[in-house]
Amino acid sequence: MSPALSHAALATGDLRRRRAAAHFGRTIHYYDSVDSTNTVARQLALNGAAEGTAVIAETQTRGRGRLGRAWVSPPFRNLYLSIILRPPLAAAEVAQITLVAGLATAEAAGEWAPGAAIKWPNDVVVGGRKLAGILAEMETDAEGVRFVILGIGVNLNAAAADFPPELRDKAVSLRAATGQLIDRVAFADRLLSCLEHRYDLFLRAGFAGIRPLWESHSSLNGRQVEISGGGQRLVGVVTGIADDGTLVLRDAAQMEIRVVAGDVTVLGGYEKEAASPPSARNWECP
Ligand code: BT5
Repeated sequence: MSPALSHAALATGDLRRRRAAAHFGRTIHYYDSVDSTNTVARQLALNGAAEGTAVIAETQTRGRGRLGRAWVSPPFRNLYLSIILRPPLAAAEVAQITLVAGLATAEAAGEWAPGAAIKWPNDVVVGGRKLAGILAEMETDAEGVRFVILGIGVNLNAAAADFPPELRDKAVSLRAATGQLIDRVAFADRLLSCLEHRYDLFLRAGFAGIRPLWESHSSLNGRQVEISGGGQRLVGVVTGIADDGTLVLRDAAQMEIRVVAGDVTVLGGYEKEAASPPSARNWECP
């Protein structure tokens, strides 16, 4: 692998050609450096930009995760993408978009690393390490949801040294997982296609319509997990996901628990065998 190649700018002309007839990514705003692609996309959406408009940057100086956490964004290695959505949804349904994006990201990543799986609610993992994170932010007014900015960060060619020491055994890139240099244009094109397809299916059939697919890509089914957040802590075995996107657990007393939000830790790690591993994956995004 040539070190120069791994520092090359994204071939935006090639990506724009591939997306010319599509909905997601037909318009792409590309930057060397921004504070956060979600912030840039929000401004474009406020100015009237169409659904499917994408923002991509080579690096972010203030890339963000949930709850004010930072998204580490080394330049020229990875994908930092935000897409403007204008979904006809109630505010309470917007969290399901994160799940839809998790499915699409796991499917796209799975074309390079077959072990890629969703970790509810907003991560994609390979071998128990975080490959991608999703942050959906909505803008509402008196009439309801004006738009949603769907932000996705995927580690493509980052090396361990590109991450701060505390992340080196928690984060992974597709390159580290596969040993191959990843073509970032090819990945972005597949991700945008999968997102477009799964988002359309979601708007037509609701989350219930993609739930079986989502479950077949879940890394958590049958695993004992701890859920933390909002000062609460719960332990149980994951039995699946409900039609509204809540995670379903069974606790030690065999009671069913539904989890709306939180951070998930797999107890015993992913090396430990799941009590009921996910079913075989039947189909991938077109
Ligand atoms: C997320 O939050 O995982 C959502 C990340 C969304 C990032 C995208 S990039 C494009 C768009 N523009 C933005 O500004 N954001 C979106 P959360 O579940 O809160 O996880 C954040 C945690 O993930 C951090 O506290 C770290 O522990 C870890 N982390 C940070 N950077 C990482 C990276 N590059 N790879 C893997 N893990 C990372």
